[in-house]
Amino acid sequence: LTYNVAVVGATGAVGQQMIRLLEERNFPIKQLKLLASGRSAGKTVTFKGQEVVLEEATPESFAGIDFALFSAGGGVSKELAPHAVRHGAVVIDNTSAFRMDPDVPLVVPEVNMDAALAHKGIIANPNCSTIQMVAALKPLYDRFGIDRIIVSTYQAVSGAGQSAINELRDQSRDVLDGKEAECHVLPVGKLPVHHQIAFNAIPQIDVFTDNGFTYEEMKMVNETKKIFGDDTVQVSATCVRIPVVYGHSESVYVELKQDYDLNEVRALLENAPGVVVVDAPQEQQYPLATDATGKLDVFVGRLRRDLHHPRGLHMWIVSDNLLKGAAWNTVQIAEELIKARA
Ligand code: A2P
Ligand code: 11C
Repeated sequence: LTYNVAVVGATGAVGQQMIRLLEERNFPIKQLKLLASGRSAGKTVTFKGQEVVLEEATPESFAGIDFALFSAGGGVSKELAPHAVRHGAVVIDNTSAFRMDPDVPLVVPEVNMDAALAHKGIIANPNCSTIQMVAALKPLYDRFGIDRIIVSTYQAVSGAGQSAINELRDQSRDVLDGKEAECHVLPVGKLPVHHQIAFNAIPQIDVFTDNGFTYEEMKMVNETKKIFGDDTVQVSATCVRIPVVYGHSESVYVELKQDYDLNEVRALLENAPGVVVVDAPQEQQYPLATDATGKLDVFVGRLRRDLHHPRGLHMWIVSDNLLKGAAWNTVQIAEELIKARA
């Protein structure tokens, strides 16, 4: 069986990775439709040696489409995903548009693929910083239970799209050349104040909510509860943008519900699907964003007991935010849906 697949946001940082994965993984495609804004219509992309012409995404773009993979911003998803469903497509949406909708499953295949199978047309892909954290914590959640999580993130600029990647490159060059850095994109393009990201760390990703946490931080709180199907997990997050292009890193402190043995934790993580343990501090081996770039896995290391809390555990979790954090999780859901139908 082969399928008609549409990628919405095909020119974007995530969309380009979706196309690459569909090609590399030999996804069973009958026809690939590449959609973006009217600005990109008529440009071409090479897929499996053939030129595919980009088209403007419209409500009628989805006739005959089986899988529509969206990553063109929440506004585009809100407007066009219902049309894709109307045309009979399964939408896998990488934006925040439908994540907290009770009728839409929020899915990380290693954690809750069963929820995806009960979809009503739209399946939401979680935020990148949530995906890598819950993928790594799932085996510990199942074995010991989790009371609370305190996470600080070190997030790559690619999470904010191609324009943020360009801004980091331009600013780095300008600062090294002794010129003034121009700031237009980060932390949030649409806000009036922008900060330099080159040689800096910005403790703001997305806009602030009323409680003093940002939306990015609240996504980690609310999405974790929805994915685990457990409102009792207490999550507090501080999300920080750093001058890395690809790969989000996270310092995660977790309080388990039961006493644990560190060797058992390591063994559980080593056997977890999609998780790779890199944890030999005496040999300076731990997960690095540079090593995770281009890989599909979630890397975990720096496993250690808390000094004070008997059930407290510290870990360092790294993954490619454009892959497991976005494009791969989306394509993986589609692959798993196909497997489940077979
Ligand atoms: P385009 O390149 O034509 O503007 P990123 O996340 O890297 O910033 O990419 C955003 C993606 O969303 C791009 O592919 C962009 O296409 C696409 N996009 C932006 N606005 C629209 C729109 N109104 N309709 C469809 N795609 C859009
Ligand atoms: C970032 N996590 O790194 C964001 C990008 O809700 O899908 C993804 C935003 C989202 O800026």
